[in-house]
Amino acid sequence: MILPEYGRTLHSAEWSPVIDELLEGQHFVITTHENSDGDGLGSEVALALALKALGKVVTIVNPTEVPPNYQFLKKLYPVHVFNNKSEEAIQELSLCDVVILLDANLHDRMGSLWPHVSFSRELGSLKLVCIDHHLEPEDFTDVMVCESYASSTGELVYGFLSALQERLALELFTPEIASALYVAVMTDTGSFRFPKTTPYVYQLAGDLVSKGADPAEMYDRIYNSLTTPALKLLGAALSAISILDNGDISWLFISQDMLKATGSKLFDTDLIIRYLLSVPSVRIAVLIVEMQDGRTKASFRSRGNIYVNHLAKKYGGGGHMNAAGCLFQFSSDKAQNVLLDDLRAFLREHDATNKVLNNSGK
Ligand SMILES: [Mn+2]
Repeated sequence: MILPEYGRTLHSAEWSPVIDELLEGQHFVITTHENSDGDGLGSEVALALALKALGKVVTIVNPTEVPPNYQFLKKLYPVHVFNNKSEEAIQELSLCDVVILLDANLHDRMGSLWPHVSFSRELGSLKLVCIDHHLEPEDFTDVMVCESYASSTGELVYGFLSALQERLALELFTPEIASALYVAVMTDTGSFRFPKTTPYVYQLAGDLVSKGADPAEMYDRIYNSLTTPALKLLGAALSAISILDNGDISWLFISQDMLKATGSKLFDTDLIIRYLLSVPSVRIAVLIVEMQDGRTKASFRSRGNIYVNHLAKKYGGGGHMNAAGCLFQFSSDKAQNVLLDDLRAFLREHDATNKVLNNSGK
């Protein structure tokens, strides 16, 4: 197991391949994973602003729309949403010389953007750069910086911009860049409470605040922003939670009917999973959402050294040790059946392995 190192940050030299690629490029597209979150969006906006300040042409193009509570970031830098009809976005992709993928390390996570990126790469000299902090990166880019010790992609982009600043000997951090990075780090650390919140993360956050990020404003905009439908969905969801297997598992299924009845959207389900882990006995929390197109989205959270990303990987997904997810290409009924059996087997196997490890350690 790789433990997050105390205060570790990549040395300037380790950022050199990314810096070289980015200084050479002129026309950039920055993107993040489907169903973007604060880390992906904040990192994108910060990097776009910094590259633009260096005279680069930069467009942010995402596979899916920006959730309502992150819309304010679009005032700092425009975010385009890709769909196969968006001529402008397709043109940007065919014109650019570097695509930067943030907060994801699998080509699948780029959604509908991937076929266009892959096509442009085959045609010309398009470079693909990835900066991420999830486990088990796929080998599909020209430059990959994937550091799972990092609390967030924002933490890595902060390190990258610091190294770039050193190389160019100029000040890159503006209040806008500091705010966007603060959003990235705050949201991915659960407001500085999750396991990877190292002393370095607090130092970094302090530095961003000193450079102009406003913690109270960012918190208020992101967390005190529920719509009435989202609040109603939360109520319906909380009463539908099941605690299974003597408290080991908390389980929640959100159907399309539930979303329709409350008038809520898929992204409104994102805030719910944290409640599933709020019961102390729960070791694995599972949220299953029936999607409109017949597919099924599953999110996992865990306590301790339970690698839920291994569970997600079994179905083509991935993520972190304590937070992961996947997409089933089939109905939620089938997904629930498959998953519950597999989850129980996974937990039994985890316990058996840990027992062996503990005994051999004595
Ligand atoms: Mn992240």
